[in-house]
Amino acid sequence: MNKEASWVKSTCAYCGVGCGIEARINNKGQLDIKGDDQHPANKGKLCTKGLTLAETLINDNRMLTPQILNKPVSWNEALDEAALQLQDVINHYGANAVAFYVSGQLLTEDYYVINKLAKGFIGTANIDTNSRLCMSSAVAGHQRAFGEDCVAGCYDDLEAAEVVILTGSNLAWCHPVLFQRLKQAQKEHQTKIVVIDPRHTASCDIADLHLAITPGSDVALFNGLLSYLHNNNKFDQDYINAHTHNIEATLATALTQDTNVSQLTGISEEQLHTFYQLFANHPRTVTVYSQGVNQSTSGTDKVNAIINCHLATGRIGKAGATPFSITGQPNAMGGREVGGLATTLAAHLSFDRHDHWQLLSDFWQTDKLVTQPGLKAVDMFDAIAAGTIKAVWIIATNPAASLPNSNKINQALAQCPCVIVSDCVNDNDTLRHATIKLPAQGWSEKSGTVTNSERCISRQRRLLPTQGEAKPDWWIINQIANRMGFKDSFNYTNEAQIFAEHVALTSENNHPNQTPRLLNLSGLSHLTQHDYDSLLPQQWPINEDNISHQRLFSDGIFPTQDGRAHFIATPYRPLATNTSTDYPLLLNTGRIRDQWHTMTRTGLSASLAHHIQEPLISIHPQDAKQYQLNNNQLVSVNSQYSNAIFRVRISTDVQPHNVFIAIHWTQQTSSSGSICALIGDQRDPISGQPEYKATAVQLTPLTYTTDAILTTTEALTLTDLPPQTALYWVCKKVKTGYQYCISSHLTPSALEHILMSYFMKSTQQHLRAITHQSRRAVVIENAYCISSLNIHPHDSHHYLTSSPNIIAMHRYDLELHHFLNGDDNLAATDIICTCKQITRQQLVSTITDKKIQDVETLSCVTTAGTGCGGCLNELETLLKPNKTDEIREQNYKRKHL
Ligand SMILES: Nc1nc2c(c(=O)[nH]1)N[C@H]1C(S)=C(S)[C@@H](COP(=O)(O)OP(=O)(O)OC[C@H]3O[C@@H](n4cnc5c(=O)[nH]c(N)nc54)[C@H](O)[C@@H]3O)O[C@H]1N2
Ligand SMILES: Nc1nc2c(c(=O)[nH]1)N[C@H]1C(S)=C(S)[C@@H](COP(=O)(O)OP(=O)(O)OC[C@H]3O[C@@H](n4cnc5c(=O)[nH]c(N)nc54)[C@H](O)[C@@H]3O)O[C@H]1N2
Ligand code: SF4
Ligand SMILES: [Mo]
Repeated sequence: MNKEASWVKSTCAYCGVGCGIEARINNKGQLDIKGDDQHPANKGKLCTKGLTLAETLINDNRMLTPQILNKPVSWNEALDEAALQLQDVINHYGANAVAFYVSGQLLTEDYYVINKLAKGFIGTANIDTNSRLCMSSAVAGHQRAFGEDCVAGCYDDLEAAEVVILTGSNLAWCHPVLFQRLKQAQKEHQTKIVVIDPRHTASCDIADLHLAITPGSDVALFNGLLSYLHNNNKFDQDYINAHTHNIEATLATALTQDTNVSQLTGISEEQLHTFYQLFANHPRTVTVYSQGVNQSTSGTDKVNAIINCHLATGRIGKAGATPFSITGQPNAMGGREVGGLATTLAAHLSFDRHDHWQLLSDFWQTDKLVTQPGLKAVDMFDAIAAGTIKAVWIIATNPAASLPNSNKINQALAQCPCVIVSDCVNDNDTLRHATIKLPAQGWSEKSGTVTNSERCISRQRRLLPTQGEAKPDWWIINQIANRMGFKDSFNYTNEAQIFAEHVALTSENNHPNQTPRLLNLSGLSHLTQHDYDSLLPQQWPINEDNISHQRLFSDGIFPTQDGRAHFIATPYRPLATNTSTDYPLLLNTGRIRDQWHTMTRTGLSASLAHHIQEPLISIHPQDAKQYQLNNNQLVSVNSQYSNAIFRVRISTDVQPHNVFIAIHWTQQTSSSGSICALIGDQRDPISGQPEYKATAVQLTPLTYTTDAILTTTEALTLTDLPPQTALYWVCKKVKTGYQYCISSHLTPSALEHILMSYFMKSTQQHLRAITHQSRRAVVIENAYCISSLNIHPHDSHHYLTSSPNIIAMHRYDLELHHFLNGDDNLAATDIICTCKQITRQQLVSTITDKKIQDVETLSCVTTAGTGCGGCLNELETLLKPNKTDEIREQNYKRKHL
């Protein structure tokens, strides 16, 4: 037996919590992963996504070689061709005809190099990032209030607070480890928790107060709070006088709107009063905000309306008192530090200041540094559509699926002559348009640094050998820069050199002649390769004496010209979109617990596929009644931009006239394609961030005849099926391969005819093992069922969600026999506890059989919730489903009085 390798510390691949992990290669050559007890972000905890990272490291759909027009080529050919095409466009049409669209999932080193190449050497500011869709309203809000894009608080503040407000954040599902920390704090200190979200989310389960506001009305709510604080003498006048500007105009704006807050927000006077009082009476208040705030046509104002209330009460820079923007992607913060947005320069330097421009030109020793901001994401793709941008290089993001009005984005990319895409996977919605494909190393193969939501810089370390010919993103960029003639400035041979250059640039921020900027890593100057390799997690700023600050602004001094923070007047504006008789429902979109974005990674884990198995549309019972919809029925959802089919889930999670659909499914995983096809591209006038959370839609109920489930060992291209076979299909990962749920207008026997031959074809090598009965088939290999087919007349009470896969025959002989004879009980799996693989059915029958009343007992008896703990709220809901419904109904009724 091989000796097991030692544990290596790294950082989780997913969200902005930035949890530390430890990993080692086990005897089977796979990665064992556990939480890093010493990492300050998670102190050993991980959520379902972190715990299942190893499952995503299979090479299904992996891009293994560079390709030109989908033909494998050598690295030299691909790099030469990419550089040549970029240079050709620049020679003919100028630097601005070239664009770069990058990502908060790059490492700081990758991000630094691409931004330097675009803005500093090619001389185009047309480099933007998916952070435009994610954090740009927070960035703009911070810049307006503080003079620099700084997140003031830290995670410990959640534990030190008396009141925590989660607004536009579903922390329970999107930042699960932080949510666990908050939940623990609530247990220990009775922290009061307020959730502000039009929708009832898993985060509401620990809330003392849920304000189900009218979508888009946050500014009105926080203006109302500012007025209340003023009217009740709760302003910290000394702080305002000493450290801020512009309270008068800001307050005047808030006061003019004070009389109709209840009407604008849809929140009763009584609930408003409860919230305002809670805020007013607890000096230690943290307001956490995320996409419900940022992704809005008034996103920047929402951010400032929140910050205004914190400044007015002096609640910033103090333990347990801060506004707190939490970031989505693992390195959204690092990207902001290196100036990855079209509107910023590296190291928090600004386009508005000539001295900043000069500093950066000198530092990079270039005369090409851009002087004006470039095009923001949506505008950039409009310019591609218009043909003014003729070459685009997309790195670590999937814009064909994730940008609004995605049909338009797909058309733009389809007609762009040069689309270079660096990705780890071989196929996603964007790669279908690539003319040159460049294989990038994935999370487990890369090395560099990331910065999390609380400004903590952590090392991501190489854990596994690289698959195929993939290379680090910085290496690919460096190679192309070389070929474009910038060898002297792009001669990096490892990531530590790039980090050192970034550190040196941030150290210039301390220059005595400049307004100081807080982003300063000078304490990390002179790191040796060894120091870099063994770097411990550390929050910036890190000054020369290597002292880092957990919290910013503790001294009340802000990085503005005069050191004061700015109140910003934020007049309330409604959503850009109104519902109408043609489009009477408002569509909200967001995330689910166990999937990450466009599923190129979490979609490879069978454990993560169970929690929510397909793109559902949540609709309130009252609307379901009006549209005569049943659970599990299919509906066509139509907006002004496109239409797509989703399965109905009737739920009081959403308010009447609102619907919700998760963002994760794409053309690879569902016939509906990307939800973004339905969404308009209205955006915030300052940040340019799209309003993803509010699109007017109409529903058309659909009927069909037959459901089928096909499980195969390899992924299929369902577009190869004869036309009209599937009205709708969705794909999920299972242990043995992939499972396709298909809904069809065909009769069961007609569908059987088509799918059976498909099934036989895709499982040819196992043909002899097929057991085949009417409309049911299984393939057995080594006493395991590895593929199966199940066709059933559609019946909404008997909706198939799963079919046998990887069932050990010796254990399940009888069940398989039943399955082949028409019993689907075996097929039903709806896994609530991903870590322990415990199904809803198991939980429900344990609750009934053992008369269990509380979560602790349920957890103890079934082991559900004893892994990462992320499902404990769902266990609670299973225990008291009616109670939750009643509370929500009361909330909504009160609103609609
Ligand atoms: N599981 C999982 N976790 C993730 C991700 C993932 O894909 N999957 N992605 C990561 C990324 S990049 C990001 S940006 C974060 C996002 O994290 P979150 O922002 O928490 O996630 P969302 O679900 O997009 O949106 C949050 C909430 O905003 C609410 N909302 C909608 N409109 C309004 C409004 O007008 N006002 C208010 N106050 N709320 C509103 C929605 O109902 C939703 O519940 O998650 C990160 N973490
Ligand atoms: N309707 C709707 N749309 C939304 C949102 C919403 O709330 N509603 N949220 C928006 C937000 S906040 C975000 S952040 C975006 C996310 O949207 P995207 O960034 O488009 O989504 P991902 O699936 O994360 O795409 C990342 C891609 O990079 C690849 N990749 C991963 N690691 C690496 C690497 O190291 N190098 C390279 N070269 N490639 C890599 C992955 O395989 C994948 O193809 O979606 C936005 N779109
Ligand atoms: S909360 Fe989960 S997804 Fe986010 S960094 Fe931690 S383990 Fe990863
Ligand atoms: Mo994001």
